[in-house]
Amino acid sequence: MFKHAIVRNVARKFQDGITSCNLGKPDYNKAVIQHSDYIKALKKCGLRIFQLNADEKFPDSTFVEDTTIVNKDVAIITNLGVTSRKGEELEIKKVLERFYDNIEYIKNPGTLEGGDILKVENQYYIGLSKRTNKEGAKQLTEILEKYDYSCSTIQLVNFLHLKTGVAYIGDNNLIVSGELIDNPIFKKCNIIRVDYDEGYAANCIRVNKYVLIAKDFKRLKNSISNLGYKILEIDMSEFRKMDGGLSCLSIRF
Ligand code: CIR
Repeated sequence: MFKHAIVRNVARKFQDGITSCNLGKPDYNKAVIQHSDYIKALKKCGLRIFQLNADEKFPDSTFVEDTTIVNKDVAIITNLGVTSRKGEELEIKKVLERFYDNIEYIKNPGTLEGGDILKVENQYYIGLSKRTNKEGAKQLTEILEKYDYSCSTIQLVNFLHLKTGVAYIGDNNLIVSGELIDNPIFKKCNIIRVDYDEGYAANCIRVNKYVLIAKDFKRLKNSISNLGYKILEIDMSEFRKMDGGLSCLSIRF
């Protein structure tokens, strides 16, 4: 069970962040409403929320997931793979220090972002992407193995992050889309395939009794619902414009 979540308010300069999408500029006011709905959903899942102020130096800093990897044993502060985001991790670390005795770090020349890290029970999958390099993956593996977790890497082709295209929702159920469909590395899981036109929704999150999914992706919603999960839908239109998904907006522990 998760008890806490860290989130960070949307920066006014949110639209100056990095994006590869051609969906237009995000609307700040709409993003603020969607962020607030997201927080309400996390509260409904039973989480206590640590809500950090926006940081105008970092337009992408609402995507807090990328700054850390947390589990019951350790918090690992990442080394973000793009210059404009380096430093976002500092405020997050201050919150984590209140909860974790064990804090470790990914260091240069290693780079790694939380969006590339998927946990399936005691197994971690690390996406090798433009943001996470082999050295970052090696450092993370060495840290996690000390705490008895196993790690494997997956080379990404087009996805920004590993969790752009895959989510674990518990009970051996893995939601998979795009270039990760049919990857043999996931063969032991029960695979829920996401149709190409619903690919964005693959980035969903299981939070205690609920699965949070982006709004308006009916087929994936039905597939998850048919497995017996309770669903909360969140409108993510503005975060999508900046390549962000549901997992990116919080650190859950
Ligand atoms: C970026 O490109 O870094 C942000 N605009 C989006 C980060 C999304 N984070 C994630 O998928 N974990």
